[in-house]
Amino acid sequence: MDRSGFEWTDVCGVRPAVMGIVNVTPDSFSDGGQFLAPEAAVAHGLALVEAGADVLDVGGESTRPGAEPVAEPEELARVLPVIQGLVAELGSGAEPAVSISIDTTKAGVAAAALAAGARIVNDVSAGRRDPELLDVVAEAGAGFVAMHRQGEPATMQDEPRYDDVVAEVVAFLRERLEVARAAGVAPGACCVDPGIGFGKTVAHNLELLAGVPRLVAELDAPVLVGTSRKRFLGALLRDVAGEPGEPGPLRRDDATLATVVWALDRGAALVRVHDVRPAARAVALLDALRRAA
Ligand code: PMM
Repeated sequence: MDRSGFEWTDVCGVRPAVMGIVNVTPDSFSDGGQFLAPEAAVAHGLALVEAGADVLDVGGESTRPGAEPVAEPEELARVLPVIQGLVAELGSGAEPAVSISIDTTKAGVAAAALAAGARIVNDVSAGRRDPELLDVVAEAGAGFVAMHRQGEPATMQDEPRYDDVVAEVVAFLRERLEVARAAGVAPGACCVDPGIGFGKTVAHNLELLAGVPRLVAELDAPVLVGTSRKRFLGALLRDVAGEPGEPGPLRRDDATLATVVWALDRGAALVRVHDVRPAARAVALLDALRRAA
């Protein structure tokens, strides 16, 4: 492979970046089944690029609470044609304008996705489900996202508990950064994510968002925040914004944007969203405001 090693500074070194979500799953909580056909998923990805995405995160296994695991051949059959289609459209040169990330916990899926032109592996298990995944990332000189999650998808929302959620997430991510680097992943290729909604109550998610400055200060890697359309936003809209019930996923984009602006203003380097255009505009406006300050 003649590509140089992936560096997050190339993506979010100057200003924060927007990761657009391309779920190729029948069962993701907000867009499951919508982009299952490869052509539909590729077209959706290209529309997200046009809307301002810097990274496209392609996923073939739903991580929503209660989701069933997907076997590797099925996951590959979902994501590979989409990555190949996107690479064909976007190019995969040394410095593509848009990087593709693969949202997987499996080393085999990560390897095939990187061979097809993806440049980042986004692992919601932070390299714990399949330790060989880190070797695959290191070998390819790829980027890595280590996300915090308490428990497994089937049960993670059953009474999650922490003594101090921010301190525990910081300690976990610090340890996973060390493990990734020990496996040979370049320091500049690692990114961390508190895993909003993964084994967390509404209060835990709020504490983590309030704690973004601590994550940024205490972790030696760019911080990614993914709140997009998540259930806690529905609960908050009901509890603090006067909605009569919990608005469904597709009615949470305004609340998503509020948390995106919050996270970016407190130092998050990346946000992972379904609705890219408002987030990309927020990045540009916050950047202009910062320069004027
Ligand atoms: N959330 C989901 C899936 N993958 N990856 C990272 N790094 N961070 C997240 O917050 C995250 C993720 C679940 O959302 P989706 O089903 O809408 O993709």
